[in-house]
Amino acid sequence: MAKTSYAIALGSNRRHGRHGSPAGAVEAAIRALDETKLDLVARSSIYRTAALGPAGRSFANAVAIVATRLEPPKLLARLKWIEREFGRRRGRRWGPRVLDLDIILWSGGTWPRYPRFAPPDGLRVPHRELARRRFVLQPLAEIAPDWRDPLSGRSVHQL
Ligand code: A4P
Ligand code: MG
Repeated sequence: MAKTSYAIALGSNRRHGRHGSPAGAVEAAIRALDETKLDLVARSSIYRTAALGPAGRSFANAVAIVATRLEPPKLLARLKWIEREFGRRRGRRWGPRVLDLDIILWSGGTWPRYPRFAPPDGLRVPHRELARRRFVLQPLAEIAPDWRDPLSGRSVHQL
């Protein structure tokens, strides 16, 4: 496959033993993306955002754009590996986490290719909550305001 680009959202609301504050963990995670053979094309600044939902402590959020030959499932496996390296434990959904990495948009379009046939809890790109999450849209608009959501046809700026 030729290289395609992805927007990846990063979030943290817990201190990391080595990287320190949530912002430090997000900063280190952006470097980790680049070091695991994903070409870092662009990155936003780091935003401090109030926690959506019961997660409690506020988050550091950012978005990075990477280029890679990996298809979405392979990229997700790579991201899960980085999350584990940063010490995230399985279990409590929405709980405080050192690092959360989500695939937001893909220049290849949708995953699965025919979104109507997606399994209920499987990988989906664009990310289901994209249009409702300011903590993703704002950093994304800083680096890719004209990127269009393939499902709604609207640009990040419009969303
Ligand atoms: N999955 C499906 N689509 C995707 C995708 N596009 N990218 C599946 C990544 N994963 C995707 O994710 C759960 C499962 O969703 C994955 O195994 C994958 O197969 P997870 O990261 O393991 O669990 P999670 O993060 O607890 O759940 P979820 O639904 O991803 O939570 P969110 O949506 O990430 O929300 N407030 C602020 N201010 N900033 C934040 O970053 N984050 C959350 C967590 C809550 N509140 C927040 C923030
Ligand atoms: Mg997640």
